[in-house]
Amino acid sequence: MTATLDSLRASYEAAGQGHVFDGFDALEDSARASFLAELAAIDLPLVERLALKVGRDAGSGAAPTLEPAEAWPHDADGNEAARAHGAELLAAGKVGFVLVAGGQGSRLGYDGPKGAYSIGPVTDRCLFDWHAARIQATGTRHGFAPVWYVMTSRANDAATRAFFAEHDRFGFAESDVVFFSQDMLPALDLGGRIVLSAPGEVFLAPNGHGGTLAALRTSGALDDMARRGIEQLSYFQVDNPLARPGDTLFLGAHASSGADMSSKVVPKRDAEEKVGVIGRVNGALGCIEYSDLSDELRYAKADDGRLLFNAGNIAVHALRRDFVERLTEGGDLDLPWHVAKKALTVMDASGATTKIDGVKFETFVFDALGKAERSVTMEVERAQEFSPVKNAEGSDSPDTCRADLDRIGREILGTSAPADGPVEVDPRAAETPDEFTSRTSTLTVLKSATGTTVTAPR
Ligand code: UD2
Repeated sequence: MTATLDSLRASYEAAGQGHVFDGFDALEDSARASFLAELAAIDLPLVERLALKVGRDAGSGAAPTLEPAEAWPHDADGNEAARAHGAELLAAGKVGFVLVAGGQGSRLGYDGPKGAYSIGPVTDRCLFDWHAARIQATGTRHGFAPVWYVMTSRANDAATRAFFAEHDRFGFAESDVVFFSQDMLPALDLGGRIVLSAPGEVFLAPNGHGGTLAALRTSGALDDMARRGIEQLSYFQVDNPLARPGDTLFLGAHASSGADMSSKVVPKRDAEEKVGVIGRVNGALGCIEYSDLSDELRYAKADDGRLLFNAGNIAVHALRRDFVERLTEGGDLDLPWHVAKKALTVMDASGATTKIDGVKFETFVFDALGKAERSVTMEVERAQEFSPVKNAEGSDSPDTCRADLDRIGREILGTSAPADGPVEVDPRAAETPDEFTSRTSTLTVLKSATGTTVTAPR
């Protein structure tokens, strides 16, 4: 341990981070060992590079130019062919489902894996179960056994796995749920210094959903996909239970266009909506995050009065497996680092807990769009596909999401919908009015004091 301690201390001192050892002598032996292991795992040269970004004005430098992205042409023939192609890929088991759930859910104020959050309008069905149900519905519709890749972070990996185990993996076989974990990296104070969250514990934060790509490789998930014959990844976020990971039109349009990475967008609700905008950024396809969009671009109007930059990124993507393999080859995936100012609860020099302003660093998966030779940008209907749970109240909150799930349930039931009380239709039972009509005799419709549920036999 002494050799490790000395060499680590030397490298942290050389990097201007020697203060992390200040309370080291007071630690118990086991805490020392785990602290040293944590320090050894940190990519110190990366931290040194990132520390240089702290305090630099993110707004400096030339503002990017933006042009609207070309949207997938919605002509009936093209759509029909794409749908057929998507259905073929699914039936052949060539699509793997990738859920990103490594984030911290801090805006929602929920202290646990966000996917465990209950969001049924009638029952306590959680976000994970909505996603599981939609993936399983896809499997049933196209006759294959889907494989679900779930990305966690070190902060929620154990809790996520335990939650899946408690819920019998929401009906998935053990071999068909593959957990993988993204990397974490230190948050820094405004002086670019590593901070501790407790004695012998570095304050670490997930490295952003761009970390999915590297983690897919380092965890062996890409190899697992290759072994199973999976060629395309259907990527979506834990916060949106309306995401349709088995959308034949989107998957088929992406694959038949030979696209490396594709995206779904919705027209923005208004100029201020907190979604990134997909478009040609300095000439190449990309996404400008809402916090980076200048007012000039945010409020720009087209001739028809609509927002000029209106392609709201809903963070649903399709990616070719070999595109991700290419990007991550040799471990040198270089996505830009974004710096976010955050309040951090840390330990001060006296050992007391305190709140400070600091920064976290993240890469974003949509920055890989610029590396795609071809890409499809497809506009979809917000009412059917996007209702994220982000805030504790107001827009994009549990209330708005439950109301959307209730409305969609009523649309599926059509004239069979009850006059009162909320409705919750398990996607395993039906995702469209036609599915409901054709399966009605096999489904269980239960009306109770809290509302009406529709379920399929499991
Ligand atoms: C994201 C997009 C925004 C828009 C919106 C749509 C970013 C930076 N912005 O906004 O442009 O598309 O979503 O809903 O993505 N996550 C991880 N690991 C991380 C960080 C996040 O898995 O290190 C997951 C997280 O669990 C969640 C998703 O990524 O499922 C979104 O993360 P967010 O809440 O930080 O992004 P948000 O809502 O600001």
